[in-house]
Amino acid sequence: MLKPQRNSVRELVSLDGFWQFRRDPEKTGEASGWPAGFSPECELAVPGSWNEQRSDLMYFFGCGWYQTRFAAPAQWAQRGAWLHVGSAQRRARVWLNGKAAGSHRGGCLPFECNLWPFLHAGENLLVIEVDGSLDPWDLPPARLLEGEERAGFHNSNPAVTYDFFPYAGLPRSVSLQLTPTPTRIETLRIVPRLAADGSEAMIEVTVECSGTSGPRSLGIDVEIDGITQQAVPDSTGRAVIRSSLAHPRLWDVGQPELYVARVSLHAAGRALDAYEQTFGVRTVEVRGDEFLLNGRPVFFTGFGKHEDFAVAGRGFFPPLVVRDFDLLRWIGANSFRTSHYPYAEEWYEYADRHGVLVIAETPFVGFNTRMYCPEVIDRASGLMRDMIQRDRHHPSVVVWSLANEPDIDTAEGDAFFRRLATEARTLDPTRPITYVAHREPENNRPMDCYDLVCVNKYYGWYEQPGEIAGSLAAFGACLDRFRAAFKKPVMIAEFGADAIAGVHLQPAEMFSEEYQADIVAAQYLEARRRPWVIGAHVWAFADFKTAQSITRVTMNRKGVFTRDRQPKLAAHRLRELWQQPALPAEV
Ligand code: GCB
Repeated sequence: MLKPQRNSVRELVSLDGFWQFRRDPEKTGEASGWPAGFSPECELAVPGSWNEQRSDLMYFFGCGWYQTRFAAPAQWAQRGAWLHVGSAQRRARVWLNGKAAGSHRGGCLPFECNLWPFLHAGENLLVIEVDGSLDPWDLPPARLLEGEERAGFHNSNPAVTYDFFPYAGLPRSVSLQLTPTPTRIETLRIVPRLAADGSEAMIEVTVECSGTSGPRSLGIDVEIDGITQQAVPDSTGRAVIRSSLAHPRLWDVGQPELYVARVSLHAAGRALDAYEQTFGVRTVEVRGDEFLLNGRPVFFTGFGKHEDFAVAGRGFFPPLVVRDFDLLRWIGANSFRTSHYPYAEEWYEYADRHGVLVIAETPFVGFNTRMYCPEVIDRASGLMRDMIQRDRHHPSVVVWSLANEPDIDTAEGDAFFRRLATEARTLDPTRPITYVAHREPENNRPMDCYDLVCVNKYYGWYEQPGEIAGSLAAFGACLDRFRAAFKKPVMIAEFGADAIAGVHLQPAEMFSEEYQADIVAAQYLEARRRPWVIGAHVWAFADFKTAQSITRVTMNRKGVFTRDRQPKLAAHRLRELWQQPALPAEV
């Protein structure tokens, strides 16, 4: 599936705006005929999580029905028409004019439905049922099973298995993609390979088209940097086109050199479809103790983040993207991790255009051993495939993180993480892989088949609370244990402390801005004493909403920025550390 776009052939109709909404706590909507239209209870903004838009929806985690109307000109009857839903949290069923058009499970990735068979000339009624229920078998598992424990989470409301609010609704754009006929470009895969001396890049473009049966002779053109290559798709609609770029401009941190592949599909001189895919040429490699970008070592500075903002919830909000990247630049960070799920595609596109590195993460968070059963494993493997296929063209994405803090412990867990690693490498042999560990090396045996070790550790917070200086030896020793066990580069993917903005204490104590600033600076410098530590991501970029619990003062306050994106003391301290041309002499 390709992200919808508007170009010389494709038409894009946004359905974003205010949709009519109705709760369905008893799940009787379908039996009551709601697929053909329902009397609404209120209006909600799309994109946007429903929770913070209205007080009565804040803790509503049931089924919610959305409907909107759009007008279709008569000529759409001959066209291809697809509905694209950026994300529905957490399950969705779609009807057009009362006819079932599709369904999807999983709230972090897009899905599409072919609307063409159900489209009317004139007014159309689109209905989407979004089931926001907290399902213990979702990816991520949205709640614990009765009697189940997970450190820190058994007593939260709602009892989610992870430390972020389980927003529901339609948090990303909804649109219609129209092509001149139902025949279209279905998938694209662009793989650039740079010659060792950098003088040339071979670009392999694989195109898959649908609706190719019939007598028409189809042709595909691919234009890159002014040079056009042509091919004829085989009987399955597939074609592989090779092109080359002489002396390619390399994408790098702060140097966002991008290329565009313009792909067109035609028959007898008529354009059937076209797609423009941006990509970059660069190399990434883990070699010895280093992470190399275009052959040069990189040290990752930055954060784990969330898609989270007041009122919008997890809803996509373009000004927030601009603001967050502005703050990353201000503070001197070169990277972030899409903890703990794939984000809206616009985040990666912005990173591509501004030369920021991304560690792209699956939604495999909150996993305990019950998750390693065949049904979940197959679903997880399909989801990871969808994520890699969606995000593989972003030069900013330099590492795939395949999970956050899984409890592995069993033979099934071990096999699951080895299988994920093998599948990720098959889908994308060009990027290093990792997963983010939180326990000890002996609890993370499959890490031996990943390229780099990522560790989350909160010494001075969950362990040795209140001790900054005292935490350093334990923090350093933990990094050393992972290094000794796996002999790979290590990245500290999360460290930090909660700070309530405006709380100042001398001497520094937990929850004060001073404590947070001192601990992140001290641990950052401790990590940098080790030449094989290749990055330090502070948790978190900004404060974010969580479930209610006695450990969270209305939200997780480990943000270096507040939820409304203002700096705490730690942000100023990190800015000094990250903007220095060289590290302080004592490191
Ligand atoms: C972690 C998790 C992250 C939490 C964080 C915390 O290890 O990966 O999702 O928010 O700790 O603040 O406890």
